[in-house]
Amino acid sequence: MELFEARREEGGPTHQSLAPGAMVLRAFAVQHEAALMVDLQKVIEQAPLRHMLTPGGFRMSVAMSNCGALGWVSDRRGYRYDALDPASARRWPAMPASFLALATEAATRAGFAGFRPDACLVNRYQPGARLTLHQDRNERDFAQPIVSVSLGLPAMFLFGGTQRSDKTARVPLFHGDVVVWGGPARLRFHGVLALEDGHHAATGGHRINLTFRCAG
Ligand code: MD6
Ligand code: FE
Repeated sequence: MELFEARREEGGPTHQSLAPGAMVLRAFAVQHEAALMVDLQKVIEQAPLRHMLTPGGFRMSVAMSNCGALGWVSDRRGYRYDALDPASARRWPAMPASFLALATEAATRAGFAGFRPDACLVNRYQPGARLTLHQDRNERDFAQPIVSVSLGLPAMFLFGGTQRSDKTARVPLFHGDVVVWGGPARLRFHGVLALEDGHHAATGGHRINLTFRCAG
């Protein structure tokens, strides 16, 4: 698909506004990449990635895990944040310092100083995996933004309006891009198109997304 067009042009803008309250910080996480990948490995050793069930009983194509005081979980009972990993009945791994530093720096850069995430959802996409259009509304305080970090293979992010039926924009996200999303954009519908096959030095045949939230 040519919209995916290999990679971002060198020298392109480093910041890109998507809408009031939403911006992409291009390649912002690349400077932190080595520490992030080491710490990610430790997190998923303690809380392995798994395909959760939707409330309707479907297996999600994206594999997920969490770190931090709270983790996002989905099962037949619904979506919620839980302090315990349902697979182990233990607390989620602590949020690594490298994750926290990246999330707070990105939020500050985007105008949301004071962001203190207590939840980091780890999403792993294999080719064909996608996330249907949704709103993020399980968090307690919609005044807090979400910081979303893309690693590895590129993906096409869909960015809609406040109604599911609103037209969506397509935003390609590449390795190291960080989307900060808050204020008037906080409840916009969004999703991710099916991942294309590929290989990336950092993640092999996958895309990893880390989303940081203030959930509790
Ligand atoms: C993803 N991201 O990029 C999925 N949600 O894999 C999200 O669902 C998301 O990127 C809220 C804010 C930013 C996001
Ligand atoms: Fe989301």
